[in-house]
Amino acid sequence: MSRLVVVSNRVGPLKDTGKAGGLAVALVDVLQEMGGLWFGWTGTISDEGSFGPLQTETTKNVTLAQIDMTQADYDDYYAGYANRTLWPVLHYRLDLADFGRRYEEGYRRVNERFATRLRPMLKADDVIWVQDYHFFNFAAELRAMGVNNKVAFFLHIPFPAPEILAGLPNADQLVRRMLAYDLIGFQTTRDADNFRRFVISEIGGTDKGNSVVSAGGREVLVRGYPIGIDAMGFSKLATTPDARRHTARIEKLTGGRPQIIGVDRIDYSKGLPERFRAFERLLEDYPENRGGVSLMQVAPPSRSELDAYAEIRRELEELTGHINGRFADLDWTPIRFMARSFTRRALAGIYRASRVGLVTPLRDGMNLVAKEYVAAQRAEDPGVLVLSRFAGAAEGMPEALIVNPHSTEGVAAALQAALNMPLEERRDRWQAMFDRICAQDASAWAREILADLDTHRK
Ligand code: ADQ
Repeated sequence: MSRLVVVSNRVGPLKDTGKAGGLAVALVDVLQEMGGLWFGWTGTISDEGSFGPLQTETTKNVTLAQIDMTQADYDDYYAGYANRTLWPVLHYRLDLADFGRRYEEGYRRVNERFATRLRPMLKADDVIWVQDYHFFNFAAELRAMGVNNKVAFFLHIPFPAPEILAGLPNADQLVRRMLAYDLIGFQTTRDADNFRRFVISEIGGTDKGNSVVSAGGREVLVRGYPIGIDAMGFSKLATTPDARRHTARIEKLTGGRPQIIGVDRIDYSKGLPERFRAFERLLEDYPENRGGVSLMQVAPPSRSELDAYAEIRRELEELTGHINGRFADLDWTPIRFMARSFTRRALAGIYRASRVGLVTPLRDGMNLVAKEYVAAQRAEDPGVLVLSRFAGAAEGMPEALIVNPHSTEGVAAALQAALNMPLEERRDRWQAMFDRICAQDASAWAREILADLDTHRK
């Protein structure tokens, strides 16, 4: 059997430290099952950067191999092109994109350097699987070095409509280079269609049917593969002593009054200010909720070196103060905003104590929080998920209350419906979603991509 080689910007950890996100957890499971090599950045900046020593660590059948990068690599490739240029454009926010002149060149340099360092470790029949928007060019760099292995790519964030992507300088070159992959996986069929449309309309490619596009002499399988979570595992976390402690603390605080929960990294794509305003509208339009319903928002800061992120945090703190000042009572605080993170067990307990899961990104590749919220519920008395139509998760969770996150009124009305939904309807909707996230879990997701890669490139 061939060895699996995973490439991603950040690598591991293999142990459950409570810090790994959904992507890392999914990949750890697959790698531990199949064995393999996981290659990427140490997370450290040094003078030697990608020319420095390779740091390896092997646990059972999995080897982690990591290299540093220089300050210039970090500034141009990571903080620059990946987070200031690609992230906003791919989330449909051309208005926030920064096309700094050194960024694109830094991105190419780091893709080329990382491919150069991986190459000597590769065996002829290794299957290579590259993750996310940090490494769009990776396969093209490997091919230029004569690597002919099977290489798949998965994009964790949205791929925008061609009309948006065309605003990225050199978008056509970026997409042309992506065609060096044999398989390109997206979170949803919408993202896969957007890519296919770009290839056809902007670079003269053709649709070969059966999800294959061809252009520049390459035939690439392009499909949606919605990422899942370890739904059974997460559901069990919600009943651990640690989770129960958190559930109990919240229930004591709310005294049985309903809580709405939001959990997101602080990021403009997550629609947090819009969410707070929708909650305010709930209290305005449906005054019976005053003194009763509260919103808990857990939001660990991310990428705080970027101005746009620091601004949102300020805005959220202001909105919290404004709404609490306007509505709070002696024994009731409408919004509790916590800019911190919790362990996965604690989170599971917090979800379980919340009558409504409010997941309203303006754009999101998938959104694992929506799935975690469902997995953590009590089967006999589950909460209700209110979900943005612009989260990839909406494609596979039609039983949620689907909303337009820009509509303050619409989200407030959905919250009101969620808070008043009869038990039987809550159970029916929850059961359908729970069954689906268990069947389409993280390991099924990975297996399907690797099986398709195998069939597509015999
Ligand atoms: P993210 O943008 O990070 O992921 P998401 O899918 O919601 O978004 O995953 C976030 C993860 O971090 C979840 O597992 C969540 O539990 C965890 N998390 C969030 N806040 C936390 C907190 N306060 N404490 C502890 N943990 C917290 C990107 C894409 C998504 C895509 C994923 C996976 O943007 O669209 O779903 O990758 O492909």
